[in-house]
Formats: sequence, structure tokens, C-alpha cells
Amino acid sequence: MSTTSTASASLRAAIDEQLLKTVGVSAQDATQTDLMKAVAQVARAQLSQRWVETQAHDRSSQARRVYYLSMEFLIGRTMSNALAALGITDAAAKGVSEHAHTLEEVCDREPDAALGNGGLGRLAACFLDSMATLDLPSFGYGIRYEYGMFAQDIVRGTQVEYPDPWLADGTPWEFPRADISFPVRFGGWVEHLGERAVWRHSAEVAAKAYDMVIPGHATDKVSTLRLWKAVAPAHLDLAAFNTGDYGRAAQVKNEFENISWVLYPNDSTPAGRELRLRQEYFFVAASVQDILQRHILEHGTLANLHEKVAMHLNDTHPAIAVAELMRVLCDEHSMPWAQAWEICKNTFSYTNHTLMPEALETWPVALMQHVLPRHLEIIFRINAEFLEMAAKFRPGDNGFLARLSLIDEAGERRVRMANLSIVGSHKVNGVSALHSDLLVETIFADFAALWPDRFTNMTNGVTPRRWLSQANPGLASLLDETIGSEWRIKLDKLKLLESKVDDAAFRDAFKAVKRSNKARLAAHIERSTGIKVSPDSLFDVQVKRIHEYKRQLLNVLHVITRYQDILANPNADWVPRVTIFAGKAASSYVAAKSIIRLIHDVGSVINNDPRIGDKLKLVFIPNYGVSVAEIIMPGADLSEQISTAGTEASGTGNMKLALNGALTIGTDDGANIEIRQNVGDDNIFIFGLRTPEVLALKRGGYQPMRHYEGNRSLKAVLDAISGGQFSPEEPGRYRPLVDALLWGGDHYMLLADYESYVATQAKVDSLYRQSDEWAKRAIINVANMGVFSSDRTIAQYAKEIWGIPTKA
Ligand code: 26W
Repeated sequence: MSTTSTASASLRAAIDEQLLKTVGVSAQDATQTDLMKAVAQVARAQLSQRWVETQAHDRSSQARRVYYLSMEFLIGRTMSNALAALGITDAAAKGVSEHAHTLEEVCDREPDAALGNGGLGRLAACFLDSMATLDLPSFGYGIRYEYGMFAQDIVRGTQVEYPDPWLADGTPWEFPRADISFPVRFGGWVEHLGERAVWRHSAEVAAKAYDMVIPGHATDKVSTLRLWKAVAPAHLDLAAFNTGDYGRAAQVKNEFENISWVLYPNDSTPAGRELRLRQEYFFVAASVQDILQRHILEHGTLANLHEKVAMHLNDTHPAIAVAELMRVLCDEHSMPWAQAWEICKNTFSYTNHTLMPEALETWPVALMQHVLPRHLEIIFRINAEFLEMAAKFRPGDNGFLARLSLIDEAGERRVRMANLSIVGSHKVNGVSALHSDLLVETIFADFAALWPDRFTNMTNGVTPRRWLSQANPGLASLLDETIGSEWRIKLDKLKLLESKVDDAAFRDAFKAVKRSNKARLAAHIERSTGIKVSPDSLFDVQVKRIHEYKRQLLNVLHVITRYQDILANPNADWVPRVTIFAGKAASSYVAAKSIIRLIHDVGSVINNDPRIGDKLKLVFIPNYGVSVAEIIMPGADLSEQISTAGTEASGTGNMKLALNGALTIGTDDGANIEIRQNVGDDNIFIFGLRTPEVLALKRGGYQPMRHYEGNRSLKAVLDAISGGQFSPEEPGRYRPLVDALLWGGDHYMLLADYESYVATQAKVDSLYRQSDEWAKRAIINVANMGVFSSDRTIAQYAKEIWGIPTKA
């Protein structure tokens, strides 16, 4: 027998053994789900081995480690990624084929770990993959939510949310660490005994560790994602329990354990509720205890903490860590304040993910006093010393100090978490070149005046393992044949494709891959919506959270324009197009939900109009998430990245789509700008106002009505919507959406960009008609996406922010 067939024979035996031992079924009776669990157990055992070895290595080398603190990790499924990292995909496929199933069917049985909302959470997951792959000594820290991102169903065109009990049947990928548990305290008051402060807390909950192993690729190293579960202290409910009051006992238990129950399903607007603050402190306090305990074990002192520990704040959600580290160092380890503050600043770094002022987290001082009284005192002291320093920089400028202050004094006093993060960190970064520039020019301008060197840029990236290798096996094997397989860990190698652009045979192979990915996507569309679409159409894709600033509504305006144009000119040479949307709206976000419904209403009219046929289809794929994205990205021709310039911090879907050979139609915003710089102006469709023009127009008094009056097709489209053409049973349904554009100021300037958007869509059509020209540009896009690997991003963070050398 060859070595590979021995490997698959032994893997088959291992699967059968796990079916019996862990799953508890005979090999003959195994269902797909049973097989999924058994294969996972086999992979888990091998990963465990690597894990133990990595930990031992990092411990004995006294490595400097990075700890990535994040409220969200949008991981998706683990199976295919784990098998690929272990190099046992083929053997596993053979193993399950003995049971008359395909590996794909088996992998599909795994629920997504959807512990995040959108871009920020998925970025954290891509980063973990890259940290492991670059052998970076690292941990992710977060919350083990019992319920992740809600599942979205569409009922008569409207979004309905269902809970996501992803742990209901257990997950094979977690390792409960029964022995790792830390107390987390809340409430009470502070007693001052001379110099010493003592926090007399009024409540305590236990944080229990659950680890997920994060495999690296082309390395035996693995990383750890440690998630905390809140557990009521056993002694607490016993009193009630012992008197037979089970209701009361359960209630007390719930009050504590609700902390890790559910992910806040809010994107871009902070959730100002007490439970959210408790979640933030809960995972930060547990993580800091764990990190300090490990550090003391390895180094015996906290004096060198910043030399061995880098803690990264993924947005302001974990910002309370700054006050917590100060509290632990000063109150629990009796370190002098000044020394502790030096350590603190040199330990933390912070990434901002949004410019929108309404999205910046602040907490009422009164709430902080109630939940975390000692932390509030510490924040006040940090603020007093900081403002004293700042006052020397610009004497007498009270406005300057008021803007810098960690406390917003206008109205109800509030703690500004971004200001705390900046003051407590040695580095602050944005997530694209434009975003990082805008940070220092706008919301953080005062801090940048004070500390110009503190601010920097780290342009986002995505992991090529999940977003190319795993999601697009067809393109991956074409790449392997054409340029070798190294691109998986050195994405710059894609550049080699440029020499193939004029090779007709290669172009045909490339087109064939796209075509089969589109057939797969079309099958998913039919399964999930009942709508049949032709893979010969141009697949035009906008997938992301539904938000006004992302302007899904502008896309709909174009679809309706096209519909009306087709009706007016039925015999023109129309490029058949399928416009595809997917994404969730925050449950309380009325306008976003109305946009989802509009997409469905417009879709029903267009898709059922016999005059239109395949010339135009409009579909909304329900329940967007990581696994759905893995089907959509490879099947897209056109990537819609059409946020108002200056509003999308970076975007990462734009990178995934271009990496899979879609051309971008987009504004001069976020990472679109860097994509344009890399692929070249001729290989991307950029339209609309640029950031300075948006700002100037806002200042000069923007008049959306002028565009309505001045553009006949725009007027016809808006009139059709507001007149009820797409909602005849309730003609006024979309009046509020249209009124917000015409009378409400059109905050995101859809009408100002409409004309240029529609004109650019016509250019898209002409290029698509020349299928060879289109393919050339798609190939050039893929060839130039190397820089958008999260390996590049993480290598840059490691070098410039965390001070840890990597092999990249
Ligand atoms: C619950 C409150 C809340 C508020 C804001 C949760 C999450 C957020 C995030 C800031 C939203 C988010 O995901 N931002 C996105 O981050 C991506 C990764 O950097 C960027 O690519 C996107 O442009 C940005 O919108």
C-alpha cells in the first residue's frame, strides 16, 4: 500500500472507532451528523497534540505573547479548515465516502459559530488564523455566548429573527477547562484605608474557560481562543435551594449566568444597556487574571509585564481593561501608580473600526458608579493626570481639554471609552489608509495634536485559507496547477498570474471555474428562495450588514431604473443580470428592515413580470453568515462596495470578492481605494463623490430635491416606490424611506451619487459583453490581491505595534 492509502485506511479506522466510542453508533447506522462528530473527534485529537507542544514551546522559550481581546469572533465552521491544516482532507473524504456520503455533506452538518455581528468579528477570526499560521505566540479572548448572531428568516418579505442555539447539541471543537475559573466581581462600594483602596463588591460570578483550538497552516503551531462562560457561584443559590424554593434558586442563577447568554446583535450602534457593560467587564476581568497568572508563573514578577505581554483592544468594547489592569496592579499587587501606568500604556494597543460619532461607546457615569465603582475612581484619576498634562500643551484652551476629557460633561455625564482606550494605549490604529487619515483629521484630531506618533494605520486583510482555498476549491486547484501552491501562505505569489492574462487557455479555465461556482450559487439561491436564476447572467452581489450608510437602497434604485429601462426598450441588447443581496438588519433598526422588505417587494414585481424574463432578477439570500458567504463570494461577477465616501472604515467583503475574481463597483471609500491602487484604475469601477466632496457638500447645504427634479429617471424611480407600485396592497409602505431622501436631508447622499452610479453600471454592462476582456480584468484583480492577506496585516501589527518578530 502507498503511504497515502495507508493514511486513509488508518483515518477510516479512526473514524469508525470514534463513531463507536464518542458518538455511540455503529458504523453502519451513522448519519451525516454522526460522521461529522466522528471526523471532528479524529481531527481534534491530532490538534490536541499540536496544542500541547505549542504551549510547552512558548512556555519554555518565555515568549512574548499577544492577547487579542474581542467581544466578537465570527468563526463559522471549523471542520474543513481543521482538516486542511492537518493535511488530512483527502483521507477524510475517502473515509466518509465508505459511508456513502461526501465530505461536503458531512461538513455542512456543523453549525456556524456565529459569535459576532459583521466585519469586526470576522476580522478577529481571520486574525486568529493568521496568528497561528505565522507561529505568533498568541491567544484570543472573548465570551462563550450560548446564543450567537440571530438566525434570519424572511416571512412575506420581512425579516424575522430566531435565536441561534449553536451549542444545543454540543460542539466537538471546544475544550472545557474545568480547572480554569476566575471570580469576577460587580457593584458595592470602595473603602479607602490610607493609601489603599479596597473594593467591597456586592456580587460575584465565576468565569469558566472553554478553549477552541486554532490551527495554523503549513506549520505545526496552533493558537488558542479562550472563551469565558459565566457561572453562578455554587454557594449562592444553595440557600434557596435547601429551603425548597427552586424558583428563587433558578432566578438567582439566571441573574448571574445571563452575562454570557447572548451576543448583542447590534452593529454600528452601541448597546447602552447595563448587561452589555457587565459582559464587557466580565470577559476583560477574567482574561486579565488569566494573563497575569500565566505571566507570574513564567516570570515571577509583574514589573516586566509589558516586556512579555501585548494586549490588543478590538474596538473599545474591552476598553475597561485599562482601568482593570491599573486596579489589579495597584490595589492587589501594591504597585505604585506611576509604575503601573507606565506598564499599562506599554501593554495596550487599540484599533478603531468606525468613524461614525453615534457608534462611539460611552457609559453614563452613574451606571459605571453602580456596576464598577472602583474602576470609575481609577478613570477619574487617569483623567485628572492626563488633563493636567494636556493643559500644559495648550494653556487656557478649555475647549481642547473638554474634547480630550475621558468624561463627556455635556448633559448626563458619560465615560468616553475611545478616549480611555487612546490614553491607555501606546498605539492606536485605523483599518484602512483613508480611515486612519480621517481618524487623525476628525474624531481624534485633538489626541493626534498631542501625540502624533501614537496613531498609525493597519489596513485590514482576509485569510486566503478560508476565503480562497476552502471557499473556492475550483480556483484553488487551477492556481495550484498554474503557479504552484505556495500562495496559501504567501499570497503575493498570486502576482505570477499576471503573465497568464493573455493565455487564452488559462482564461478559458478561469471562466469555467467561475461558471461552475455560479451554478453552485444558483442552486443555493433556488434552494433558499425558490427563485431560478441563470448562471449565464451577470451576478451582481451586495452582501453585508444592512445599514443606511452602506446604501443597499442606492443599489435598489439602480435595479428599478434598469427595470423601467427594459420595459421602455424591450428589444435593446440587455446584459442579463441577477442582483443578489444578503445581510441582516439589527432587530430595532426600522429603516434597515424596511429596505429588506423593499428588496423583496421589488423582487416579486420584477421576477414575476413576463416581459422581463432572464433580463433581470432580484434575489435576497436569507440568513447571511460565514458559511453562506463561502458559497456567494466565489460565484460573484460584480462586487458592490457603494458606501458614501468617508463612512466605511475599511470593508473586508470587498477583499473576499475581488480575491475570488469579482470586479468591484465602488466609491472612493475605505479599502476600495487601496484595492484600486493595487489592481489599477482600468480594472475597477469607481464612481461618485469623494470624501472631501461629501464634506464640502454637507457644509455648503446639500439639496437632494435638486437631483430629484433634475433627473427624469431618478424621479420616475422614486415616484414608483413612494406611489406604491411595489406595494399595491399598502401604497404608503415606503413613503418614509423616500421622504428621508427627499425631505429628510438624504444623510448618505444617495441622490447625489445616483447619476454617476447608473452611468457606471452601464460601463459594467459593456465590459461584460466582451467576455474575454472581463476575464482579463478579473484575473488581474486576483493577481493583485496578495497584499490583502491577513498574514500581511498581522505581520505588520506584530512588528510595528506588538513588538513580536514573526517569520513573515
Ligand atoms: C454592539 C455594538 C457594536 C458597535 C459597533 C458592535 C460592533 C461594532 C463594529 C464597530 C461594527 C463593525 O463591524 N465595523 C466594521 O469593522 C470592519 C473591520 O475593521 C471594517 O472592515 C468595516 O468597515 C467596519 O464597518
